[in-house]
Amino acid sequence: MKTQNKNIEDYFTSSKPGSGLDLSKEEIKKSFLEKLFYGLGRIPTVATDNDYYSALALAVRDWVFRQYVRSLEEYAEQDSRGVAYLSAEYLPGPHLGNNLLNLSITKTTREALADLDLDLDKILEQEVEPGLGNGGLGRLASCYLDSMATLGVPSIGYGIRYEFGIFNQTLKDGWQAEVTDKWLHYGNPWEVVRPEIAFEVKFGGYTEHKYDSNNKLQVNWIPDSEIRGTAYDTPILGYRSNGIIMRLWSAEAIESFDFAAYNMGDYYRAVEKKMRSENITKVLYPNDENLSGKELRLKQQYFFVSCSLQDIIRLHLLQGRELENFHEKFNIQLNDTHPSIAVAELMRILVDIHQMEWDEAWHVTRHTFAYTNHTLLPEALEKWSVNLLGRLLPRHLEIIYEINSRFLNELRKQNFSTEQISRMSLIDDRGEPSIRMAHLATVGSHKVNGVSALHSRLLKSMVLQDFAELWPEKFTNVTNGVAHRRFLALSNPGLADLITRKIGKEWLTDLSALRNLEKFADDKSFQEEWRNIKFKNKERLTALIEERTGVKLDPSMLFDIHVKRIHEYKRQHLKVLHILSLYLRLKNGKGKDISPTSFIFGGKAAPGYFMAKRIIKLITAVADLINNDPEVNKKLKVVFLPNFSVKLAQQVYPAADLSEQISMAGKEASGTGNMKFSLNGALTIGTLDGANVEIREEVGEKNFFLFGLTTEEVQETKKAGYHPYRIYEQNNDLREVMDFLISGKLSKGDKELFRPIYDNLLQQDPYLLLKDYQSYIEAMDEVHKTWKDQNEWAKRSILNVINMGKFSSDRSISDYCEDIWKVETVKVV
Ligand code: B1H
Repeated sequence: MKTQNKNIEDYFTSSKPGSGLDLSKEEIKKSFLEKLFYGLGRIPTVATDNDYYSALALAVRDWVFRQYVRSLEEYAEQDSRGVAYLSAEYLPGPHLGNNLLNLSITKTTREALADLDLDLDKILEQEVEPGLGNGGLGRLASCYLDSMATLGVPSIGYGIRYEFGIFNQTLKDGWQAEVTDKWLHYGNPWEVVRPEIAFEVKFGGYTEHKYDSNNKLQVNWIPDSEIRGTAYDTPILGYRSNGIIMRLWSAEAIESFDFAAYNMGDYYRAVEKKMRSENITKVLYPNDENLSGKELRLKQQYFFVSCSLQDIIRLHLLQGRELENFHEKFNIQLNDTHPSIAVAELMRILVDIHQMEWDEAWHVTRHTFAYTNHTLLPEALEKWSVNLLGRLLPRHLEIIYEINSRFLNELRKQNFSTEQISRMSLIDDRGEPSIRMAHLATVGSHKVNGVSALHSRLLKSMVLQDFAELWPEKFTNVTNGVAHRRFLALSNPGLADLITRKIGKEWLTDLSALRNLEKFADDKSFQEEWRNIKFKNKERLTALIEERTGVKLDPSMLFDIHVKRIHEYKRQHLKVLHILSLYLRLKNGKGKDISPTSFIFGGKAAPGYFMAKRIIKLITAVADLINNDPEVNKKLKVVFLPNFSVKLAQQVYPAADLSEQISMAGKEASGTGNMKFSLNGALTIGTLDGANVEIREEVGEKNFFLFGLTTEEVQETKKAGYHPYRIYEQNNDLREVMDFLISGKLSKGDKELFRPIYDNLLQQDPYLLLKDYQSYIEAMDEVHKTWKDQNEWAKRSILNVINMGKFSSDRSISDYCEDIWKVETVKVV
């Protein structure tokens, strides 16, 4: 890349920025104070905690950018193949603590601030995290950016800068209430706006088809509106190494005023159009795994895809390259189907704008994209009505029809049956015609992967079976992983310290090094240290829970934790049935074997999801009953911790003894919370679902509490005709628990409050709670028995942690590099 200013270029190359790592206390103090005084214009008498946070963040951002420009130089020199990760969601969590860790200046910064009578922890507490995602999918994207930065993958993460992220959850009378998330209210020191990296995105209108003088078809799209997307960059730092950028697009109107309307004196109409266009990036849709076909959602998807592709092509051409070899220089990873309109958009750019022949453009496109599927749930498979898509993106609809027609012709040539052809078509024309986005993504990609071994197998045998038979080599698995530096080194400093004292720091960049701890698993004094750390983490969580909810837990109890989005398939209500069974046992004087337990729940429900919201109310009702009953509250406590987020998660996982991973087999694509719990020494009770299967393989059967039907048994049960009522009739304990739901004792005499849950379970029970109930209760009894032997528990806890090597996102990203992206990493230190 050439700069226009030779003097600046000479200066830059001759004075390569020094490393931002391992700074001295004096350097940190000086930068911090300069940012406070001259960056923010504050004097000590008026400075607030938020000013201190912002000043420190600005100082740290400089060092992060220093690392980033060093890697940019290196990447440019190596001319390596790059990756663009397209995701509609990110959940980065708080940046400050993680950046300090990655720069290895946490301790020095703490000392520098202490010299100024400031407390680092209090300052870290100020950060409001960007809630730009719903749950696992968004958090996975952020873990992957962390690992791509650390491993040195030349890459960039593209997404949407939602002005309002996922809502804040509060509880009102035990029900979820949603409050808007104004994450930008106090400013965002981590991002840099790039007003000159801005692209126009068209919507609506019609297309004109004409033949040029060479008799080549020229298609012209005449839109009826255009919006501008501006880039906001947040640097993401790797561990003691490279940096990459998360580039989020924000929408703005191209013209601020509609002058015609303004001249007529209608001021409000003049600004209305501006407001409408800026709506596109206003708010994140709060649905996890349940899509509703909203027009604005499709606009969001196309908006960020179009900006991102224009940007990638700009970068490609800037380097003096041809579009014919675009795919040799760029991989574009589609994080689920949310960005899958990119397949049609790249074709449009190549064919309509750059005059490439269709076949060549298709070759480039198919070799550029790879698609990750994250769910098999039928209600989460994206479909857009032909009508809506054609109205918003008329040219893209034509392109999708063309791709489809060529694809189906291929199938006909290969003698596929009519039935198969209609199953595989990109268009579903049973009922209102719609586009199957998973089919578009599959046809338009060179690789398709699931997110755990089981999920990838099911993907091939169910949802995309026909495609897997047609292109077996296209399908692969990449088991999810988590950023272990954030979820162990940063959030569990006690455990991290112990590990480092015993085996050194290697585990920070190679999680499998934890195996070196094996020799300590039976060591009594090591076990004791291990238990003390867990106990301290539980004390900290206890204090936080008391502050947030008023409920005081006892940290010597078993902490049994179920945190994740609230969804029927995840079966939070199965956990509730278990709690009620213990309650009734205690009430009936049969509770002597129960180990004292605190049950902790957390997670948001989609605002329109009736059952999920009622499950939250059920949990809080059970909590009220149990916590206020002196006959049981010495042995059981229940709490719903509101507003689960990355920030809270970092306090929750380190304090867990037991991790609840109890989805119906075949429904949880992978799960990543399951990995974060184990990594922090919790034992798991779980079904053979998603990544649980692989976790159990790694940690050993003995160190995992297994229960429930397998995926195959679930399928057989449903095929044979499932009658939950019969189970209810035959199992006395279960019947007592179920009847308790509608006894009114949980609801001040209101017998109807939980009837929808009761009826649903007795009549349909689509997620087989009743079928798995007995097996779950027995496994839980085993948990309580094991807990009584604290040495045994500690040993199993240690064995969980030391066998977590596979579940670092560093491993996942290495897999993507080798199997899908074919990129070489470039390590910059
Ligand atoms: C996952 C989603 C998802 N799968 C639609 N699918 C969304 C679908 O806003 N939407 O419309 C949002 C999210 N999220 C999760 O992905 C899986 O359920 C987990 O099992 C998996 O661990 C995670 C990451 O792969």
